[in-house]
Amino acid sequence: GHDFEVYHDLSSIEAWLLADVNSHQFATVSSIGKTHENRDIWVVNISNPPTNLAADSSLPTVVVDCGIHAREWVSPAFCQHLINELLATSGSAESWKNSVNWVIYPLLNPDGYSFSWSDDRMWRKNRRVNSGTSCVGVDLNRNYDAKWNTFGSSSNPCHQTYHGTSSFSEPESTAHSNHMATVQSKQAYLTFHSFSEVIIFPYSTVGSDEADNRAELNSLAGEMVSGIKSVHGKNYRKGEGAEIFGLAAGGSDDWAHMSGIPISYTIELRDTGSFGFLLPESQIKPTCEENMKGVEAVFDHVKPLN
Ligand code: 0X9
Ligand code: ZN
Repeated sequence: GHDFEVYHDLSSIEAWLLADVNSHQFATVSSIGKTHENRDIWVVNISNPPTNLAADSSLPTVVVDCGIHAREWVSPAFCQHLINELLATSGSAESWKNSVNWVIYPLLNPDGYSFSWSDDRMWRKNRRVNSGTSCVGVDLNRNYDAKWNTFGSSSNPCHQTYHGTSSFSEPESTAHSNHMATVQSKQAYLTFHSFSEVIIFPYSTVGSDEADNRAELNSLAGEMVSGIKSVHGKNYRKGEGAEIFGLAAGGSDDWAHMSGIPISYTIELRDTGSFGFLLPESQIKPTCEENMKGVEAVFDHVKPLN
C-alpha cells in the first residue's frame, strides 16, 4: 500500500490516485487540464453519497489544494493524508464526507514538483519556458487574478516571484480557476504551503484591503490554531497576509476570496526554518495529524446544522 510517512515522486502519487483513490466508491479522480509540459493536473472529488458536484448545490463544498510551489514537499504529502483519512472506514475524518463535498487538488504544479525531484530540490515555480530569456518558470502564486502585478511580485522571469505575462497566463492556474468555476456552493478554500507554521487570511494585496468577514476569518483561524496546538503542542501563528507576511498580490487565497468564497486560508505547514523546505520524513505524520485539526475547525464551521 501507499506509505503516507514518506515523500512520493510524481509517478508514485499518480499511481496511487488512479488505482487506490479512483477505485473507491466515494471518490472520483479526473484531470482538469494539462501543464506547460503536458502533464495532467488532477482533482479528487469526495462525497457520500457520490454526487455530481457540478449538479449538486445542496451540500457545502470545501476546496483544498496542495503543491502550488514545487519544493514544498510536505504540502502534497498533506493532501495525500487528507484524502486517505476522508476515505478511511474509521477515524474522525471518515464522516466528514457525509455532510460536505470535498474538492481536492493534490498537486497543482506537477511539472515543478517533478523537476524538484529530478534536477533542483529548491525549485519553486512551474516550468514555463519564458520568451527572450533562458530563465524558466512563473510563480503560480503570483499569477492569479488578485490585483495581479501590483505588490510583492517580480516582472523578471529570472526571479522566484515572477508573476508571468498576465494574470492566468499559466495553464496550471487557468485550469485551477476554470475547474473551480464549475464547483457549486464553495464555502471554504484551503491552500497548503510550507514553511513557517502560519495561518494566513486575505488580503495580501494592499495594506488597506480588508476582507468583509475579517472578524470571522480571524476567529476561525484562532480555532484552527487551538486545534493544531492540541495535537503536538505546535504554536502556529495567524493573521492577515498583509500584516503578518507582507504584500504579495496574485495569490490564490486572495483570488478565491475575491471570487466569493468566504473562508480562505493559506496554511504554511512545518517547520519554522530549522529544516525549512527539507522537512524530514519523520515530521510528515505529526504535521499532517495536527493540520487535520485545523481542517476539522473549518469543517465544523461550514457543515450544515444538525
Ligand atoms: O509567498 C507565498 O506565495 C506564500 N509563502 S511561500 O513561502 N509558501 O511561498 C504565502 C502566500 C500568502 N498569500 C498571498 N500572498 N496572497
Ligand atoms: Zn508556497
